[in-house]
Amino acid sequence: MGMEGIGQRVVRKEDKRFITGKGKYTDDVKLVGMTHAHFVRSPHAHAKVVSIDSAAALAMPGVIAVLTGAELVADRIGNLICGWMVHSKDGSPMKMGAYPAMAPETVRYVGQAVAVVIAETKNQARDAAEAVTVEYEELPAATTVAAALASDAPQLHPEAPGNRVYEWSIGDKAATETAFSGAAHVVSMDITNNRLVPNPMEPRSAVANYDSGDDALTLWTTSQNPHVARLVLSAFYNIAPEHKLRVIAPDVGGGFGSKIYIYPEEIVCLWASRKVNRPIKWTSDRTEAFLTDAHGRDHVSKAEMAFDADHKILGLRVHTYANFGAYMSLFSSSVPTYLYATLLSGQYVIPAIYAEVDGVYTNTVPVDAYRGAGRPEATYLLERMMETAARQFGLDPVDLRRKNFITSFPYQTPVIMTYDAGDYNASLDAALKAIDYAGFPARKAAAAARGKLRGIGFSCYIEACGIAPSKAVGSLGAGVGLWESAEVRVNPVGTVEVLTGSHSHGQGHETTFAQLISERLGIGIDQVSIVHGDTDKVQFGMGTYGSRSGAVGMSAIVKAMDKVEAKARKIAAHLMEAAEGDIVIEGGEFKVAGTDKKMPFALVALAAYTGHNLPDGMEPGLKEGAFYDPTNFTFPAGTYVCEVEIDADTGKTEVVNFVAADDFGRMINPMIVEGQVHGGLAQGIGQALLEGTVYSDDGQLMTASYMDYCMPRADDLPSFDLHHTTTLCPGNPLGIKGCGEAGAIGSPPAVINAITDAIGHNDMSMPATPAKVWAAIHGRAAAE
Ligand code: MCN
Repeated sequence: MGMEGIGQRVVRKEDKRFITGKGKYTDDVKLVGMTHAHFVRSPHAHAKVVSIDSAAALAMPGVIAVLTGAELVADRIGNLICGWMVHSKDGSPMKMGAYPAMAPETVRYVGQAVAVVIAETKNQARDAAEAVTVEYEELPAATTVAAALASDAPQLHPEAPGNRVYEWSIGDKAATETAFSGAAHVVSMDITNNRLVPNPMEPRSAVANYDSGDDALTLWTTSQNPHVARLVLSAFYNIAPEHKLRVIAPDVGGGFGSKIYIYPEEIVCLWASRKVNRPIKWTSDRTEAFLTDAHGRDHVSKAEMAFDADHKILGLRVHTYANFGAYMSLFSSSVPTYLYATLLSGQYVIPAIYAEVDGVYTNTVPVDAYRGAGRPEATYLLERMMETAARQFGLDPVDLRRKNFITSFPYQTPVIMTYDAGDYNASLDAALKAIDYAGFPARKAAAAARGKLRGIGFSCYIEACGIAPSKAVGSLGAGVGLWESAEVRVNPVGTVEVLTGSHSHGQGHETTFAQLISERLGIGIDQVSIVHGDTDKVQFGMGTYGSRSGAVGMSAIVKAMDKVEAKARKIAAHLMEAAEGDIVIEGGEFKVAGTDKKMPFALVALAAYTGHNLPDGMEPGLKEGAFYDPTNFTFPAGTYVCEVEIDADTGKTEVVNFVAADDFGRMINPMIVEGQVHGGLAQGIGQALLEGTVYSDDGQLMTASYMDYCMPRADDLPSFDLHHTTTLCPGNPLGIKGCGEAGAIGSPPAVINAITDAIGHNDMSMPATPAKVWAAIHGRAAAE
C-alpha cells in the first residue's frame, strides 16, 4: 500500500478549490446574452387557475416573455414522471395524477409554478413576476394523511380516488397473524417520522442554452445524476433528442437526495431557451428551496411486535401511511416500499413480518428520497420498538437486542433482503466499551446532583445501499438499471484520467477514486484526475445516491483498471523481455521479480502510445472502459449510543456523548468516511431535536425559512466518538459497504431513546423540542 493508496487518511484534493472560493457552480456560469427566469408561484395549496393576465408584466422594462402552463401543453412538453412502478396488493398499478412543469388548470401545493417571466436581469424578472395577475378559485386543502383520507377530504387527482396512490404490502400476513396469536407479549406503538427539508448549502440552479446553429441544447444544473436527467428530459419530456442535449452538473454544493430529480424549473428553462432563443438562468432563493425542493420522510405508522415468553421476537406487524405530497416525484414510490419495508427485519431474527403501506396524496410539496430514504424510517420504528419493549419487560435494552440478533450469514429476511455479511455483536461491543456503559449509573447520579436528567439510548441499525442489481430492481418496477460505468484513460506520459458515471457533490470522490488508482499503480494522486458530471465527456452513468459510489462506482473503476493493468503488464513484459507473470507493480514502477530490471509506468504508457515496440497484434493506446452491475445491496450496520442531559426547567436537551460504531467493510479513506458519518449524524440529530416542517391546515408552509425551520448548528452537537468494526462485503471486489447515509439512518432513535430514558416518559415525537420535552416532564400537553 502506498502513502496515498487504499486505507490512507489522504486530505481531500478538491477542497483546495472549495475553500479558496474557486469552485465552479451552476450559478457561476455566465453566457453572452444570458437572460433570467423568475417563476410565478401559487399562494394557495389547492385552487383552480381561472386566468393569467401577463399584459402589465410584458410592458415592464427588460421583460422578454411570460410563459404559462397552457403553452407548455400546447408545445407537447411531457408531464413529470415517477420512475418506479409500484403495484397495490390487489395487483393494480399505482394511481397517479398528471404532474405538469407549470400548472395549466389546478395548483395543488403552495409554491407550485403557474408561469415564468424571462427578463434581461434577475431583478427585472422578479419585479415583473409580481405584476402577473393570476385569478384563482380556492379549493379546500388536506395537508396530512389523516385529513386526505377523511371521508369529506378534497379530491386531489381524479385518477387517485380517495387520494390513495397505492395500498401495498409485503411479507406473510397469515404467518404473522399466527405469530401474534401465539405471543406471550405484544408491544404496540404509534410512530411518526417527521417531514424534513433537505437544505443543501447550494440552492438548486439551472442554466439552459439553446444553440440554433446546431439545434442543440446545453443544461448546466445542480444534479446528482446528469445522465439520468438527460435520459428523462429526452425520453419523456420531449425537450430534445439525447444527442442534441448536453447536461453538465459542475461543482454541486450538496444534494442529500434532493438533487436526484428532474424538477419543473429545469424543464421550463430548457423549453423557454429554445422559445426565446437566448440562454436562461434560474437560481432558487432559500424560500423557494423550502417550497419546491423535494421534502423527505413524513410517515405515520402503527407498529406491533410479538414476543414469546423468553422475549424472542415472533413477529412484526406494521401499517404505514406515507405522505407523498401533491405529486409523485421521480423515485418517491420506491421510498416507503422497497427502501423502507424491506428493512423492517433490522438486525433481528423476526420469523414473520407483514407490512402494509398506503401512499397518500396531500396538498404539500412532493416528498422523495432524502439522505437515508426509507431506511431511517425503518430504523426509527424498529429501534423505538426494541427500547420500548425492553422497558416494558424490565430488561436491559442491550440484552433484549443481543438475544434477538442475527448471527449467521447469509441471512434471508422475510421481507426480500438477503443480508450477506455482518457482525452485530462486534459493533455493539465496540459501542458499549466506548460509551463506558457500566459507568452510566454513576454519570446519571452525578448529573442528578447537578440538577440534570441524564439518559442513555441505543440504536442498532442496518441499512441497504449500493443499490442494486439491475435485474432485481427491474423486477420490482424500477424504470432504470442501477449499474455504473467507468473509463480509465492513461495519457502518453503516464498521468491518468478516470471518467466515472458517479457524481461527487461533497463526498470526496476526486480523492478516494484517485486513491484507488494510486493503490493499483503506485503513482501519486496528483497524477490522477477524476472526470464526472458531463454527458459529453462521460458516456453514461447512473449518478450518486443510495451510498452507491464506493460499492458500485469504484467497482466499475476496478474492472476498467484490471483491463488497463493487464495490457500494461503485457507491454512491460515485452519491453523487458520477461514473463508477464514476473511483472510486479511497485511505487509507480514495473519490475521484473528477482532481477534489477524495472521501468517507470510513464515509459510503459509512452510505449503504448508510440506503438514502436508492442507485442505482435496489440492495438496501440492505453484506455479501457467497464460497466459494473452489483450482485446485491451492501449492508452497512452498527450501534449508535446517545447520552443526553436535560434541563428540567427549560426542557433543553444537550447531547453530551455520542458513540457510533459502524461496519462499512473496507474503508478507502477513513478520514472521508468519518466526515460522512459526522454529516449524517448532524442530519439525524437535527431530525431528532430540531428539524420538522409545520403546515397550517390550509396548506401554508409555516416553516419556510431559517427563522422557523431549525437547522443543527455546531454547538448543538457533541464531539462524536467514532469506531469501526469490519466485515468485508463479499459482493464487490473491494469489500466496501456504503457510508454516506448511515449517520442519518442510525441516529434519530438513539437520541429519542435517550431523551425518553432521561425523562422516564416514553411518549415523545420528533423533533423533541424544548417545549415538548418540558411539557412531558411537567405532565402538560405539548405545544406542537
Ligand atoms: N468511502 C470509503 N470507504 C468506504 C465507503 C465509502 O472511503 N467503505 C468513501 C467513498 O469513496 C466516497 C465517500 O466515502 O468518497 C462516500 O461514499 P458512499 O458511501 O459510496 O456514498 P456516495 O459517494 O454514493 O454518496 C452518496 C451519499 C448519499 S446517498 C447522500 S444522501 C449524501 C452522502 O453521500 N449526500 C451528501 N454524503 C453527502 N456528503 C456531502 N458533503 N453532501 C451530500 O449531498
